[in-house]
Amino acid sequence: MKTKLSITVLALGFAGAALAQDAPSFEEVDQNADGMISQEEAASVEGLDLATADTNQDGSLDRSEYEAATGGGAQ
Ligand SMILES: [Ca+2]
Ligand SMILES: [Ca+2]
Repeated sequence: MKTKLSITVLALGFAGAALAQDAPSFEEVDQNADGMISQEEAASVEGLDLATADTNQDGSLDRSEYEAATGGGAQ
């Protein structure tokens, strides 16, 4: 488990660190307000890798996946 987690953290690497600072909110990215971030919507976020962020691999990002990918929703 720990090894796998470390690999994931490494894979996120630089992009994840950059995203944490000034990623747009979920609502901003979810342009059609359907509660999911599609591949197209995700493409508008610089550095966001949908394939990495989509942890349940359903092809889109829900709020928890998006916030995990962008730094856990710094509030
Ligand atoms: Ca959407
Ligand atoms: Ca997903």
